[in-house]
Amino acid sequence: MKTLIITDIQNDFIPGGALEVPGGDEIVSVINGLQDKFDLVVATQDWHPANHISFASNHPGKKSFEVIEWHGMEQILWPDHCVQNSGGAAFHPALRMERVEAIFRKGMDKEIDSYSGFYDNGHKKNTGLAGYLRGREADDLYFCGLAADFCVYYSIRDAMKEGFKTTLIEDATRPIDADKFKEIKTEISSKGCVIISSRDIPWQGSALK
Ligand code: VGL
Ligand code: ZN
Repeated sequence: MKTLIITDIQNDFIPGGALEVPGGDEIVSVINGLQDKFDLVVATQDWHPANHISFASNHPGKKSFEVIEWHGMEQILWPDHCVQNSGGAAFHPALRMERVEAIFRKGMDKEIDSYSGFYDNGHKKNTGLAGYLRGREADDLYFCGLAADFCVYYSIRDAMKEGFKTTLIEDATRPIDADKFKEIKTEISSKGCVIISSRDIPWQGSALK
C-alpha cells in the first residue's frame, strides 16, 4: 500500500521559524497536492520539552550548530525549536491535515535527540511507527518534508533497515545543507531508495481507488 510520510512540516522549520530550512515554505503546496495520490497519509512532529539537550540554550557557553558529545554520541546543538505546545511546534497552517491518519511525535525524551520518525538517535526507543505501518499493511513508503538532511534522511535509513520499500520525493523536501544533501542522495540511492519528482508519480488519485 502506497503511504505518504510527511516529516515535520512545522512552523519552526519554515523560513522565519527558529530553525528555518531554506525554501521550506515552497514544499507545503506540493505536499498538499500529493496527499490524494496515497492510500495512507501519516505525519511526524518534532516535539521537544523546553529542557531538551539538543538545544544550545541548555548548555551554558555553547552556541547553536556547535557539536558536542552527549552520552557517547555526537550531538549537534540547535536553536530552541518545536517546543511542546508552542506555535513553532504547530504544523504549518496551510498544510492539509484531513487525510493525515496518525501523527507520530518524537524528541520528547530530554536526554536524547530523535531525527528519525522510527527511533531515537541511539536506536533505543521505538516510536511505534514501523509497527503501525505493518499493522496497516503499508509496505511502500514515500517520504517528503523537512529537513531533507536530518529527519527525512534518518527516517529513510530506518525505513530501509526495517525492510520497507522507500522513495524520496525530491521536490517535496528541502535540506538545511545542500552539499550534505547531495552526498545523502548518493548514499540512500545506493542502498535502494528511489528518488523521484512529484511530477513522476504516474497514477491519478488514490492508488487503491
Ligand atoms: C530536525 C534538527 C533538529 C528535522 C529536527 O526535523 O529535520 N532537525 N530537530
Ligand atoms: Zn528537533
